Amino acid sequence: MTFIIIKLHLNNLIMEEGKQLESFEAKIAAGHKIEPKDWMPEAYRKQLIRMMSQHAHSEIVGMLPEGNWITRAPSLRRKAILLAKVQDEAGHGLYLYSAVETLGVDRTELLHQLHTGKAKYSSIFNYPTLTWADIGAIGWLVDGAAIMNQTALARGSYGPYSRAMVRICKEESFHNRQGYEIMMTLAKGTSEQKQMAQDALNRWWWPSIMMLGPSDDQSPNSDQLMRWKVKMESNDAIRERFIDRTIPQAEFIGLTIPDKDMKFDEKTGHYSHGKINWDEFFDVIKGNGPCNAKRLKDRNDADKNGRWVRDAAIAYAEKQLKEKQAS
Ligand code: FAQ
Repeated sequence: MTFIIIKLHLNNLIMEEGKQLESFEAKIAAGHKIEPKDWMPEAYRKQLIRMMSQHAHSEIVGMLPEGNWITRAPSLRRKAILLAKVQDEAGHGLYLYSAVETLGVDRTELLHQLHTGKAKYSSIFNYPTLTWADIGAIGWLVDGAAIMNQTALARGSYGPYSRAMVRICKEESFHNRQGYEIMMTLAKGTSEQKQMAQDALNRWWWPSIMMLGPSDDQSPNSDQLMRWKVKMESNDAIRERFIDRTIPQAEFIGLTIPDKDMKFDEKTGHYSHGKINWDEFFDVIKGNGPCNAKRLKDRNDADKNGRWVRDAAIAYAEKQLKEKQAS
């Protein structure tokens, strides 16, 4: 008897979950947003936590290679702009950690995963910033690629993530323009300055097109994410759009894309590119890039050195609360 009751109960639960999944998928198909308190499949929640936390980590690790040039910016104007940009990236990290927390995970746990090397962050931030032109190349290429991806993510199905993307994209557009303006100024400068810009483009081009994720045939998460409209386009589709947009910009300032096989295909209306070194990409995301160890150390140091500020802020907030409750 007990067995039959349990079986009936389980059947009911399965049917209930089937209905919930159906209505969840119908909502997504109709272009409605999923909000934190809505029912969602566990796999959707897990995928969002994975992707959004990697994104949040990328924003704050991305502050490090640029922060490297704040004290050496070539003028007060450049320094003020770079400071603002790096602060914006910290802000993006904060919006994103807040957005991930709506899925029932605490940022302390996510940061612990980052600091212990368990969590991924964007491959691109494991390359060094060797000259001032690298700051131009990051704004132009890295923010350019990030926007290409994120404007699509802003149409995605999870409300808190898609809304965070709207503001982030506006700020990334400013970052992108300041980077291009640095490159344009250098490209119009002395022959040494132009060479410095070309050298930065040579080093950042391939990592920038790789940061949009592995080719579609090597991307295990894309199908599910696209079915649930978390990702609106595949990695290769976004890469193609980024390349199509960036080549004319390089030509306009007289720089050369370091890909001898790159050519415009009249039939498709797109540029075709040379072979991407996916071995390098997978090696970097495994932790073997030129700066992985340094980025992790710097992030851990920043966390440790900033602890007293967080402790003081929490103590102050607790004191205010107690005073309010007592009055
Ligand atoms: N780096 O199945 P897929 C920025 C991993 S923000 C490291 O294709 P998915 C702003 C992937 O996690 C830049 N790992 O994965 C800024 C997965 O591993 P897992 C960050 C990568 O999720 C500018 C495995 O490979 N933007 O730049 C990378 O469908 C300047 C298989 O890959 C975002 O995070 C990579 N590049 O597609 C800040 C946007 N690519 O987790 C400062 C949101 C892939 O299964 C200064 N994220 N992997 O172990 C996304 O759109 C997606 O997650 C992709 C990857 C497109 C990055």
